[in-house]
Amino acid sequence: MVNGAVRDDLRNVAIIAHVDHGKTTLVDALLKQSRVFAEHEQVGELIMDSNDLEREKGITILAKNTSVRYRGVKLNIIDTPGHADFGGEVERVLGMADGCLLLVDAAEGPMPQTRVVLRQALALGLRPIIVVNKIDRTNARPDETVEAVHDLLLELATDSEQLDAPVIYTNGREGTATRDLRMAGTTLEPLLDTVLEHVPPPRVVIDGPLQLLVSALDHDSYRGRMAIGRVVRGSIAPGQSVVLCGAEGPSGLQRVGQVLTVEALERMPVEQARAGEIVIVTGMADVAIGDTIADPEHPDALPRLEVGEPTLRMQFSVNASPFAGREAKLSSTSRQLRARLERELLTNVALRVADGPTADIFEVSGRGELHLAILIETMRREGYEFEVSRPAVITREEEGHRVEPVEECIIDCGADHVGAVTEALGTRGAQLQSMRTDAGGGVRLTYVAPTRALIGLRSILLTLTRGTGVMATRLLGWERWRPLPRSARNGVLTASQSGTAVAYGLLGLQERGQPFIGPGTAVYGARRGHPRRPPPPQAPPQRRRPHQGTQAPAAACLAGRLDLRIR
Ligand SMILES: Nc1nc2c(ncn2[C@@H]2O[C@H](COP(=O)(O)OP(=O)(O)OP(=O)(O)O)[C@@H](O)[C@H]2O)c(=O)[nH]1
Ligand SMILES: [Mg+2]
Repeated sequence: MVNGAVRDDLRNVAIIAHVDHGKTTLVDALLKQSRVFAEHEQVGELIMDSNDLEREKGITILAKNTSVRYRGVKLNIIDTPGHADFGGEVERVLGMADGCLLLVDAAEGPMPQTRVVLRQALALGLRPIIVVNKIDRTNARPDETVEAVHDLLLELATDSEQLDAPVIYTNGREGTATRDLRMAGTTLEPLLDTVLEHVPPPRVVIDGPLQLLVSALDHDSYRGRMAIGRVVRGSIAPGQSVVLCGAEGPSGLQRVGQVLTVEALERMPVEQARAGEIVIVTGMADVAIGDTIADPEHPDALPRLEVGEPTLRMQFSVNASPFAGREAKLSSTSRQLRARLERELLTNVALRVADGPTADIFEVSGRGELHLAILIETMRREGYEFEVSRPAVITREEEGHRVEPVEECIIDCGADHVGAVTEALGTRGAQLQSMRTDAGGGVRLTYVAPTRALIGLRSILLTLTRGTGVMATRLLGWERWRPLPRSARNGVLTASQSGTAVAYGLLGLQERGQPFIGPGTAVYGARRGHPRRPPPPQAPPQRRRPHQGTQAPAAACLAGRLDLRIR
């Protein structure tokens, strides 16, 4: 094979979009149509959203690879998360692709994260294909959407070739695609044909010394740690001797265990994988994301991945409450917490962990509330027990001034909720940039506000809009710290003694405020809700009535303590 070969048998393509625009549904349809499942096999929906939290919340958290074969070509498809908090995942995997499917909801049009991921993809030189999805929606505006995406491309393209991006209209749920809206599609073939035509096949040096950039890690108890990445140069085979070029330079000689490639949802061992292919390599215990697996004679490291900075931090600390040790399945001392957080750092590339003020406290920084909330929930389910502080924004000094992250926040809600929403944002110091009403009576409000003002807004918005409001944010940059209006919170409600909360006691509390626990919850003297009114002067201390043998009904909490709702 000569140098600079073109791998015509291969295409590597990433699917990028704003949250919920239908990426995973489209991958489902591609897998089902390529008949990778036997007739009798029962496959559910959102096959790629395979971890428990993803299935529960209906969102993608981790980027994942799959592949389909079409007209003799293997298409490696990388599904990415659309939520801004998981942006680090997108940055991590885009380097494996040569082209991208930019999915845009025909009714919503380009949203904040559409712009963020498109900019990243174009900066890496990926060739985009515009996929206008959900054309079946009643309020779909495919023409306007295409126009808006073209405007975005004009603004963000780094070379002229990226501008002539083809447009495909799809209905991901039905699994149909068409190049022309006047003709209804019947299968996804038009989309696959466009990928073959427009995504450049990998142009690679196959007979050079090996270089493989590790973009992801996986682990299973049988194979141990697995490095996932694209072979950039040369080829890799089981048993081959390699070195690992880490942040501190090349390691000693190591031996490759197995080399696997992804076929649909299976990982298949192969005898050899050549440049251009995305592979999974076992046998290297201390490999990290960003490392280069290289030939021992030519330990040339590829540029390490760069991911955006975190904006929010929280303190994780050892549980020191009176309830410590009641629920933990795992020992959660500071040493265990540290080990768990360090393990998380291996794969969660946008996360940062630093030592806190004491040995029991860790400062954990992430991209947003959801990023940290998912980590907390994952650790909780694993059986760890720990305390977390309120999230706070990360600030830094720039030219002698304190600066903080500022975000653009787009809110979609019904016209009848606009008053309540604008009031809530106004009192938080957010600045309204624009307001647009669509034909269906929906309103889109665009705000600019410091991240600090948006903490906790998502759940308030859901309450104000009766669950219909949708909020999306995008980091704009860092600006000088400015004073915000004082929080309107009137104080906190606390339990005056330890015990179990009962419905009777909570009933009295509800008149005074919004409790966030339900009957049956064990309490100790700490905060149990937010009052609606400031406390009267010299208010008597909160006291529960004596328990009179009434059995507390199993009611749900009035508001969750940990906000994991995202829509
Ligand atoms: N009407 C309609 N709904 C669709 C279509 N494609 C996807 N959906 C729905 O849109 C919702 C979100 O779909 P997902 O595939 O999870 O979206 P996603 O882009 O993967 O979301 P994240 O990974 O969380 O960013 C689901 O309820 C789908 O059923 C479509 O073509 N038409
Ligand atoms: Mg998804």
